Amino acid sequence: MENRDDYSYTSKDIQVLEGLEAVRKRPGMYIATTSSRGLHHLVWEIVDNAIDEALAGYADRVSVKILKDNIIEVTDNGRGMPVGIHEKTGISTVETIFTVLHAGGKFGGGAYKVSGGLHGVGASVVNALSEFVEVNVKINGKEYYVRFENGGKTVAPLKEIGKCSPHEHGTTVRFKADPLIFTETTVYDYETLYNRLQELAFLNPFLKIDFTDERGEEPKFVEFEYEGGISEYVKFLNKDKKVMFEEPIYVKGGEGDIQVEIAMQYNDGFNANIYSFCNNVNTQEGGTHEDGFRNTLTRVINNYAKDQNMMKKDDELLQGDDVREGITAIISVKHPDPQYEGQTKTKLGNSEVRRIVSTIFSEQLDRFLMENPATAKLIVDKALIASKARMAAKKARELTRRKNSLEISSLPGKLADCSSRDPQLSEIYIVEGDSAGGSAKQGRNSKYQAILPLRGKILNVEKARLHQIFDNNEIRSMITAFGCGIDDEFDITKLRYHKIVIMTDADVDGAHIRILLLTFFYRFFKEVLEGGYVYIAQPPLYRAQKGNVIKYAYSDDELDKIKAEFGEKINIQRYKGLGEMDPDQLWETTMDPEVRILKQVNVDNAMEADKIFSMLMGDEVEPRKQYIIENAHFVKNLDIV
Ligand code: TTJ
Repeated sequence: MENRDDYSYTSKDIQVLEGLEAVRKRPGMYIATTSSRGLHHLVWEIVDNAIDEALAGYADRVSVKILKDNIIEVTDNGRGMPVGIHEKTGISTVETIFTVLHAGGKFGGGAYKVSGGLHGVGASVVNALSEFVEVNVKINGKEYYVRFENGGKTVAPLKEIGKCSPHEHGTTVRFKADPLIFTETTVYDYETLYNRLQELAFLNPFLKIDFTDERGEEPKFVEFEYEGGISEYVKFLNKDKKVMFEEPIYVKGGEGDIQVEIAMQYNDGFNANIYSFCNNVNTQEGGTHEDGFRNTLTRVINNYAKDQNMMKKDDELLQGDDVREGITAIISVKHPDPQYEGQTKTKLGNSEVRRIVSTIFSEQLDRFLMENPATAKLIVDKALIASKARMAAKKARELTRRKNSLEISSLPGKLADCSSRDPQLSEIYIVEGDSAGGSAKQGRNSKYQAILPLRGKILNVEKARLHQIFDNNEIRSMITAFGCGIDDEFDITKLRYHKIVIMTDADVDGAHIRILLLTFFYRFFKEVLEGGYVYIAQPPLYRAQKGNVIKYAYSDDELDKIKAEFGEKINIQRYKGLGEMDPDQLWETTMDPEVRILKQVNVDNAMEADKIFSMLMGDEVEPRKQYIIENAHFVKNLDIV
């Protein structure tokens, strides 16, 4: 407060400071977590404000920069935040927005605010959690500036710092997250920011978003501008896939203040990738807009197929799964008063949206099918094939079930089960190869550690139909061992192990097997992944011995440290595979809960994960090779905690 002697502060200001203190005391109440995710949340909070100014029609460019020292700078070319004195607080509106809790989105009153939506905690929360915040506003030929320090304390009130061209206008906010709050990390992840900014550009055609990272020696710069909007987004998501028709089907409409946009395209794969948004926020749990889309898609395609006599008399109706096979779709709605529900508050609840989406989509999809009979035939034929395959898979599964192979009563022969029957305590190690499997069986603690050795490569489930998947021995072993069933019989409460540990060699082949396994889990055991039950074991890369002392290194850095510590005369062994370790070594380094390093797999961003899996498992060989070489440790966007 020392610097505020030129400014008479009232009791209101004291409240203000108390307000921001509360945020610092309990940051979790405002940004849920102070992990890396929470850190990035600060950026979105500020970016959303700039996007809102663009959505309101006053800005068409947003610039985001990561400056040296992980300082974030966001600029828009909008009207400029209001610099006049705020009626209620007696200080400038800019300062009010940055120092009064909840003064942001709520008083704004604009139509479709990102910032008032899911995350809208306000600029003041960012201020409270920052080492410093600086704001520059250009408005009416003048430039204004204010700086806050140490969790939002105003250094000096907003002041004019010079003139600018009367044509220049806009807002710049610069901030540095406080390392006292973000104790885990204050380093921003380039990919995370890149992906979301790109997504925002796809969702808002004609908005230009540029992104600069100045932390490295060579600054990185990209600019996103997608006039094609969500159609271009769909094409982008399908870029490593074979598409069935070039131009996505695009639908747009509205009712009152509610706007709806849909883009969809089919690829030759078997998965459905449907992503929905409300006010630019990804509604991961779906909701009424997605329901409206799904129901309408099934109904309209069935009606069309019947009307055109494309279904034989005894054909069953096409089911939702059939018409969604291979689809990539984006549903984006704008709503002035969105209601979010669900566990993570990412499920759109407004019930009128279901009807509005249905009305708009059914009319326009119907017309599209009538006007494009060739494309319509491709779509219906694909759905008919999917329907037949689904019935074949059902038969195959019934057959296998009769053989008892998917029942828990007959666990796979290769499984060395643990004696515990308590899933919370039980772990299953999925091990590459019989020899490593043998070591693991001997080295394990059989009370709570089960071992399932897998032979050779795992089936690529991206390229197989259901009946092939159910026919695959390695996959069947996993399904039976896990005990939780699969597909429409899946029941997570029956999962027999709450730790599923993938243990493969620390080389490119090992990385490939790991990716194949994760792809399988992602497509068939998503809840198991989401529940945080899947882990990756980290075997050591080196064994260093000096005299009787043995140390293991899990990275090259660690080896260097050990070398420095041990000095001369040390014997270093590089492990080429798990098979080279004897049972005791495997236990000591990789399986003993006291020392092992397990990485928990966490599907942070389903859309990213899907893009990566398609790329990794798709037809194009080159990007896959490159990716595996660069990321042999793991698929990056599947974010490992
Ligand atoms: C409010 O109503 C009068 C005209 O300006 C409106 C406004 O707040 N505009 C505005 C806010 N433009 N840009 C912002 C903004 C930009 C960033 C980067 C960060 C924040 C917190 C706000």
